[in-house]
Amino acid sequence: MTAPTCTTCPYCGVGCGVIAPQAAGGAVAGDPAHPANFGRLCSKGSALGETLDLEGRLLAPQIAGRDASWEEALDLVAGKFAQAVADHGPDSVALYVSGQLLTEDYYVANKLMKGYIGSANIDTNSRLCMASSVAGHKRAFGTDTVPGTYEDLEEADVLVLVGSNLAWCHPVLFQRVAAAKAARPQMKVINVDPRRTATSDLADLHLAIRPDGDAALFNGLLAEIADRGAVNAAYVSAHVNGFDTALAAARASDPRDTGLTADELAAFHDLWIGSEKVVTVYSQGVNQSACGTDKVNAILNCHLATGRIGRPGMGPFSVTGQPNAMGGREVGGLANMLANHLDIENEAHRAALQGFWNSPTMAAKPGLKAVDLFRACADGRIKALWVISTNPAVSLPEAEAVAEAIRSVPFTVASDITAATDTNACCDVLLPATGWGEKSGTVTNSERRISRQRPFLPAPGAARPDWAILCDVAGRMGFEGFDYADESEIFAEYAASTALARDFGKDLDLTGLAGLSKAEYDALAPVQWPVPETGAPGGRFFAQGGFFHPDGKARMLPITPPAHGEDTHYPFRLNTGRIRDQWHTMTRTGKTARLSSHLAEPFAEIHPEDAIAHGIHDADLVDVTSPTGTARVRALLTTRVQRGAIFLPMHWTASFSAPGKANPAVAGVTDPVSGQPALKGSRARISRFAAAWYGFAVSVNRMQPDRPYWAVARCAGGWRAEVAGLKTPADWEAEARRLLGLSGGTATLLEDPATGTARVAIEENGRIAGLFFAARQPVAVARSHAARLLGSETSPLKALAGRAGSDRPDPGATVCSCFEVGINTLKLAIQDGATTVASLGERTCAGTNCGSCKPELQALIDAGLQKVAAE
Ligand SMILES: Nc1nc2c(c(=O)[nH]1)N[C@H]1C(S)=C(S)[C@@H](COP(=O)(O)OP(=O)(O)OC[C@H]3O[C@@H](n4cnc5c(=O)[nH]c(N)nc54)[C@H](O)[C@@H]3O)O[C@H]1N2
Ligand SMILES: Nc1nc2c(c(=O)[nH]1)N[C@H]1C(S)=C(S)[C@@H](COP(=O)(O)OP(=O)(O)OC[C@H]3O[C@@H](n4cnc5c(=O)[nH]c(N)nc54)[C@H](O)[C@@H]3O)O[C@H]1N2
Ligand code: SF4
Ligand SMILES: [Mo]
Repeated sequence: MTAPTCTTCPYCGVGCGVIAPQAAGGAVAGDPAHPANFGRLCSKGSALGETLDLEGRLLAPQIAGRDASWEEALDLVAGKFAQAVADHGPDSVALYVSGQLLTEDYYVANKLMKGYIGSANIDTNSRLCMASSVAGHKRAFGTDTVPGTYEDLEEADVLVLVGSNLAWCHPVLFQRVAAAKAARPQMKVINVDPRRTATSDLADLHLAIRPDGDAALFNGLLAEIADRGAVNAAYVSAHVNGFDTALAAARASDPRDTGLTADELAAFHDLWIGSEKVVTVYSQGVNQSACGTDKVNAILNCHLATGRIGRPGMGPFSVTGQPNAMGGREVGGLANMLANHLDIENEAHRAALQGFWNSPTMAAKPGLKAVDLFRACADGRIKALWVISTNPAVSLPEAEAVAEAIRSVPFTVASDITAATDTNACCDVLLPATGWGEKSGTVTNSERRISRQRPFLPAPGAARPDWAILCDVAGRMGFEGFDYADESEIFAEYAASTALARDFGKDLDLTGLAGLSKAEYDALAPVQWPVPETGAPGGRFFAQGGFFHPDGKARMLPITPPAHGEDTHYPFRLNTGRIRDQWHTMTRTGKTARLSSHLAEPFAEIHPEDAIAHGIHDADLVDVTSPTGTARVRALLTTRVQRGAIFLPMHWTASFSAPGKANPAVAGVTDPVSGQPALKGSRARISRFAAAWYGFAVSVNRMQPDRPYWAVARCAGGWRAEVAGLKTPADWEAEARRLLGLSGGTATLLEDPATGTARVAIEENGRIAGLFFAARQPVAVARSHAARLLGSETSPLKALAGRAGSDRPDPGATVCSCFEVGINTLKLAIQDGATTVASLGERTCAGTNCGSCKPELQALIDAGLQKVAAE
């Protein structure tokens, strides 16, 4: 047997090392030697092995829906791009790429656009993700650099998590924090989020801030730092400009704009100011805002004023979302940057890079940022568009308009691993890329650590690496300089090019990796940059100043928090984000039954009092409507959201729930500095969707119900679906058969016209092939139990009972996806005396593998204890 392959998880920016499965369908393991995770994995990482089958994969190039050869497809793409440039100039073409590309892919995409086509119209989904952090870093530090390391989160005495649901979105980092807090109970965690999340459950202090109240919060903190004499005067005078104006603006801002009580503010100030070792982690609740860059600088101001930066256990820490969000920033992934942190506006930087590439041209001005780029598609400025490794018809705000904009561009290409995405459906040419496990290259995680993604599977069908596809198109456009034998040569060139940055006095220095041979590249151990030619790599930045503005100092910025407006037509603040077990547009995580069982349907978190006021009951369907569109989802009544606020998950697509897509309802408002859309700050109204009937179905077939409401999810023996309709079907059996995709087999129908309930079971060869339950109200049926009956020899009547008999208890909705432990099983164990997460684990196994569900286990225990206390 060959040695197992060590590679890196393709999901979040924690960048965990994983050991590849050694046989098809096998499980992955955490890599104990990787410094990001030391062997840990989360639920998504643990389920990677289940996403590797070829179901749904794009396996051949397609032109207008028919399979084509690579020759034909590449000739067509190169020809159309060259033609558009010749006819309309370089700015008539655009690339829209992704933080899920490898550094090598990203590097050649940028080289092609900026150095050869001569336009900076290449932007990335990082615009939706990290752009405000990038802009904030550059304003304060003169460079886009995360100063700290993951150890800082563990070593901090006070850890502040602002707009971050770390427990669900960076679960292994969260596990590291939870372990550090367990070992050192004096460590305090503060969570700043308008919504209560699994992350808040670990926090000593949850500040349910008013949406976008963050700048006021950190302005108030800065004023308090000054008032309590906590300014580090030596650090400020030696290394910081702008202190006085920043403080004056902070004093002018009103702490009441946070929506927090004086006691809450005082508790926050006491903790933050009272401990030297403070780390402030921030994520999309900060970045995805119309004032995102200002929020970033309001946070950075406080760390600069106290000199708490770049030392162990201290500093601001922007966590990256995607596996290579950081790598993309390094190679100039955004439309307003050049490779190596060089500036597109700087003539000397441009000339140096052009000289290094020996390229025919160089983009001289920033290109279009994502939201504007798709507007330029809509208004005819873009004649040829190539989307690579991202799904903008789902993930951009105003998603319906974006889909329409893509369709209106004369020539469109998408490179993807998946055949049926919402974006592919709009494109003329589809190019099959190799995916995780097949492709090879490097990624950089949140703490600047470069790790190898190594292949352990053959490329399926005609799929090819993204960099190779890009290089072939470049070659066909007549460009030299894209003749790489393999990805190691691209990396070597990129690393060598960082000498330019170093010589301009920049911090991004990988010259120590420039001479890597192919064998050394293949064996590259995870390494944190900078990696200079001589001396030790990695470490922290800015403890002794050394900023990258011309005078070497950092800048504090005067921040004025936004005024908060009311909108009587759209009274709700529409917040959006992530759930624990799905990754973005679900093209990979949606393939696994285990991950799909955690939350199987799109939903809106609504405060119970708002729900009552709108006649909405739990499990009703609700229309969340904004001026740009509607999302129709299940109502989930919870006090975790504030009154006047709604939370929608971003994940559902036309393949899983066309009515439940969030982003048609999300407005394309952007931050004026970074161009990042305010994905958490739209306005909406809500109304109950008055369905005539509701249904739940499980089938061995993939269902594609075309009903006013529908959502499908993978389950162990097939698929499950939620549906609702406006008109009660006359023939329930026919309705069930259409929905289940089952025309044969034997049907058993139970119908009660008086109550409007109907239940249909379809048996094929003595086994349950489909079950359908309908009612006038949201259907009460034990869903996970019904799903488990698929393929079993259970009698139809028993199956239609809709709940488990005492011989086969229903475990309920899955909480622990590793061991598929359901909520009912957990509640029983708690009733039975389990009072800690560890004892629940001993009894049920829940939480004993990846640990991603531990916050939910704790919440169940807490709820159980509260119930006992109330009894
Ligand atoms: N399971 C899972 N994990 C992921 C991903 C995934 O798709 N699924 N995606 C990855 C990617 S690309 C990213 S960018 C990260 C994102 O990671 P996070 O940023 O942690 O995740 P989100 O759920 O987008 O948003 C975080 C929180 O911001 C809060 N928020 C909204 N408005 C405000 C506000 O005005 N102020 C404050 N303080 N908070 C606010 C929301 O209520 C939400 O709980 O996750 C990464 N990890
Ligand atoms: N409402 C709302 N919208 C959001 C957000 C939010 O919080 N709220 N968050 C935003 C953020 S932070 C992000 S990062 C984006 C993410 O949004 P997207 O980037 O659009 O989402 P993904 O599903 O990750 O898209 C990746 C695509 O690449 C494909 N793919 C996977 N691997 C490869 C590969 O190796 N090569 C190629 N060519 N293709 C591959 C997948 O099949 C998939 O179609 O969403 C943004 N949109
Ligand atoms: S925390 Fe989970 S999703 Fe993120 S890199 Fe680690 S295993 Fe992958
Ligand atoms: Mo992201």
